[in-house]
Amino acid sequence: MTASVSTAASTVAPPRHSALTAADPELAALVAAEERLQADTLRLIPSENYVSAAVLEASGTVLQNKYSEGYPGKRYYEGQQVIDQVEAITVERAKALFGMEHANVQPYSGSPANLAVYLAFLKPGDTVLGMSLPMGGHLTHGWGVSATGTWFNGVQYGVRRDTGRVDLDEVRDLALAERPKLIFCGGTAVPRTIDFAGFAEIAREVGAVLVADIAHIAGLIAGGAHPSPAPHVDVVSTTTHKTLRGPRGAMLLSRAAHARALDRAVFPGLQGGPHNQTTAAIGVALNEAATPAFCSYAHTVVANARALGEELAARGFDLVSGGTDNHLLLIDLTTKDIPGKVAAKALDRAGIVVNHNTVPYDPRKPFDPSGIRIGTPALTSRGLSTSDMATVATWIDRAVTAARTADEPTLTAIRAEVKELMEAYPAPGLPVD
Ligand code: DSN
Repeated sequence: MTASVSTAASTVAPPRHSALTAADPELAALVAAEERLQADTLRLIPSENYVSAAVLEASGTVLQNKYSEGYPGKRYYEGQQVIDQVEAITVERAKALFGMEHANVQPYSGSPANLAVYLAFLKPGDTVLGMSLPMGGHLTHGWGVSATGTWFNGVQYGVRRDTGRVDLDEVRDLALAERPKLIFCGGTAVPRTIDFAGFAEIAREVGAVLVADIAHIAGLIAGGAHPSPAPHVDVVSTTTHKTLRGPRGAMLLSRAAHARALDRAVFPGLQGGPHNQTTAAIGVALNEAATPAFCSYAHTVVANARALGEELAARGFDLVSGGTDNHLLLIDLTTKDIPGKVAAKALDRAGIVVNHNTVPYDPRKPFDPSGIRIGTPALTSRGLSTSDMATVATWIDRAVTAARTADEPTLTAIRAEVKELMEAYPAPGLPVD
């Protein structure tokens, strides 16, 4: 009797988060509630994803107990026999996957990674050219409220009003007039392919260091669904938790010539000890991203976004630039007569999670803008395909209409439909019940 009980028990996984539940039931309940929310909703924020169970496990290991200021083979603390190997393996995987000569996997996240680039190449007051935040860029590309726009001279390019796309002639004119030392390409709300070669030509002409911020599209590049910046740029900056499907972290990759400057900028310039558990989880994610399955994932992300864009356009939604080449759609809701934030909140009540977003030349304020930004990385990780996109577009359309007419029952009904569909597509890393 005792033997059979113990055999049965050994085949059953321990209750999820059992130690956390015993030690701190209040926070354990919140973690469980977030798991439920992530399982039951349709997550369309283009910078979010679901990591695999392996990435999740690696990021919650004893590696986090270790201090290791410095780099493999040159640390300021002893006991690095294992940590050095973890970081060296991750660095090699990063270099191989993105085809760059050097990788630093220590930046805590995207903004610190970009700050390290400034520290490596600029002095306060020097000029940086980047895409303006309300046009689709990132705060750290020289926008005014960021340290990068106050300690440095931020000059900003945008997109054309008629096409919604970056105009390289405008970028070149600005670069020739302002002579930036640093140029950023890439952004956070750019639905179109980034012309790395075109930017490189401009950077060469003015003698600037060119940085590709590929945070949003790193997974697409790794999977061959977006051209690679490697042959064209000096530095690549990326977070690791968006389309790349790793833990929250970042990497800087570069040509060998910039390795020392970037490494010194990350540590000791900006940061202390690296988060070793994150380094290991990045390594796991890079290994996953080097597989044929991930390649197929990356292409499906793009196919889903394109299909969703076509379905939304057919329902009268105004897509900035007319569509998408990548994982992201930026929707101007002006023609739907509803502000972005009102729509985003209603969609949230309907179980569809998006974020409100400025659109190019937005007459409204950034905290109450005209648009929403949606993307397909997370739903593709759950296995949804192009054949599901008409359903998703219909829900969005119904929810936006319901929001305009204060029709809460319809939002509640959509939430139930969303939950039912998502139950058929278990999320990676989340418990199945
Ligand atoms: N917060 C990120 C995004 O949502 O795109 C950018 O840093």
